[in-house]
Amino acid sequence: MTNSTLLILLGDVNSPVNFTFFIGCMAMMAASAFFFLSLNQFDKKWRTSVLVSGLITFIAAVHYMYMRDAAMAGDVMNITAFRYVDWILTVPLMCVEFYLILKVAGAKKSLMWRLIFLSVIMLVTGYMGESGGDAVVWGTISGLAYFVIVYEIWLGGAAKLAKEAGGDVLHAHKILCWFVLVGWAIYPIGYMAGTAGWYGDAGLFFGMELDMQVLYNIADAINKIGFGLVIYSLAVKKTA
Ligand SMILES: *C/C=C(C)/C=C/C=C(C)/C=C/C1=C(C)CCCC1(C)C
Repeated sequence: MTNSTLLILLGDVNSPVNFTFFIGCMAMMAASAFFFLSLNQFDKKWRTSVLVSGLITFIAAVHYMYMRDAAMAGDVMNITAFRYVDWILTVPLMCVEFYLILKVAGAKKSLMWRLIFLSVIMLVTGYMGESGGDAVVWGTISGLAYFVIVYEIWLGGAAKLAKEAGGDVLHAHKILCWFVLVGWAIYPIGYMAGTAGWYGDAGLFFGMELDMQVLYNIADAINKIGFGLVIYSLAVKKTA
């Protein structure tokens, strides 16, 4: 492979940031193929859940292609725009996943809409903070919506339903709760590294220099693929 081919593939080959967009894109595509091709092995009622896992990684894969192009062009505004379009489609789908697995315990659509509503507030305000608005004010509102989501799934109505369902569903719900508490927490850390008013212009966090885009890319890989695999293994257990 010539050096210029590499440049087309990876953008600035010296940029680890751009490289994570490339890797992210491949990982999302591979995960999508994995979820879609596995669909036939599951009982009908679990197929929708695994299908949604595949849709989440597929939507991300498409957005990663655009974000990689924008990163190569050095167009940060466009990375941010594609990033938030991706999230506003995929995060509500993750809320749908919570609802789908809790349906066995009688989860109502209102639970799903409540989570979707909170996630939309979280993301729209986050976008305001990243696209020229006051990053501290909007980021704080976004963080509050995030905490309400965490409360709802750990201690609120969703938690009660998970307990009623018990067994494999309760187990899967618990793991998804940890994803939201720990995996999703990477996003506000990235946000604070990339926007003014938090821990310094250098993006220093406990003395480490952090890059917002790299943190978002790592978080996406963990949360979209990992989350999907939890659903996948629940479906495997329920089908066996
Ligand atoms: C697949 C994409 C996912 C799971 C994205 C999740 C995004 C967040 C949890 C973002 C949260 C934010 C805050 C809690 C405060 C600062 C602004 C955000 C939007 C980065």
